[in-house]
Amino acid sequence: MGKFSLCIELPTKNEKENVARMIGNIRKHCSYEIIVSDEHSPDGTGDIARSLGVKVFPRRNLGYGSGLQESLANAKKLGHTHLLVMDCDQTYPAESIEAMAQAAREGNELVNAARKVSDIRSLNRLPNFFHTMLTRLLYGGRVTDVNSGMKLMKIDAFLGKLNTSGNDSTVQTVIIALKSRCRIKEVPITYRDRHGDPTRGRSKIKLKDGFIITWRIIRDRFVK
Ligand SMILES: Nc1nc2c(ncn2[C@@H]2O[C@H](COP(=O)(O)OP(=O)(O)O)[C@@H](O)[C@H]2O)c(=O)[nH]1
Ligand SMILES: [Mg+2]
Repeated sequence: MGKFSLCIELPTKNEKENVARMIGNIRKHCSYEIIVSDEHSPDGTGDIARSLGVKVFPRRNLGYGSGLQESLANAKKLGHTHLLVMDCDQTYPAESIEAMAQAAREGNELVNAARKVSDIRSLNRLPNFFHTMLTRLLYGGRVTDVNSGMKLMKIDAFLGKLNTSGNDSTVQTVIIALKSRCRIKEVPITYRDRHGDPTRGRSKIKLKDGFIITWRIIRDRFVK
């Protein structure tokens, strides 16, 4: 394949407990450029990241998904060909970044970090299973964890195609890849849920996101 240059996006909304350790841990495992897409966090997340030499892009529009859209464009402007997004909450393993990068170098346009069902909090297992099965039913493919918050994308395959601003953009990346017949690979990872560990902040995903994700999966099957 051609040029490969990876950029890592950390989406943040009040992650002061996690951001410094996330950056340190990623740097321990690889030397790819890290950018932060910050939701104007009042807790100082952006300043912490900046003090560690990371470029922080305050959000122009609201939401995780518009942050992802902007990060695809920002990473491209910085000269990168690929973007890896991972939650900034110490739940996804920095140790797996290199394995995912290798899969992207081999030509996979979407590399999805797949969690073991037993690692997922029981309350989230059923919705995740449902979203995954619905996606497979409507679009085909064999993705096993559509809601995983760690994904590596070839920028040009997704830029301009993502059009949701919310948390349903995670599943939309999978839908785009399936619809445009991208090469997709899943890399199994270990996941450590942040629930039950108050030192790692609170989840920002709400119950209603489950319904929004369901609607996204159905809607995108028939629109566009
Ligand atoms: N830029 C941005 N990041 C967000 C927003 N909401 C959540 N995040 C971040 O996106 C990641 C995923 O959210 P999280 O609360 O971990 O969701 P969960 O893993 O489903 O519990 C975390 O790093 C959050 O800080 C948002 O509106 N904008
Ligand atoms: Mg999370």
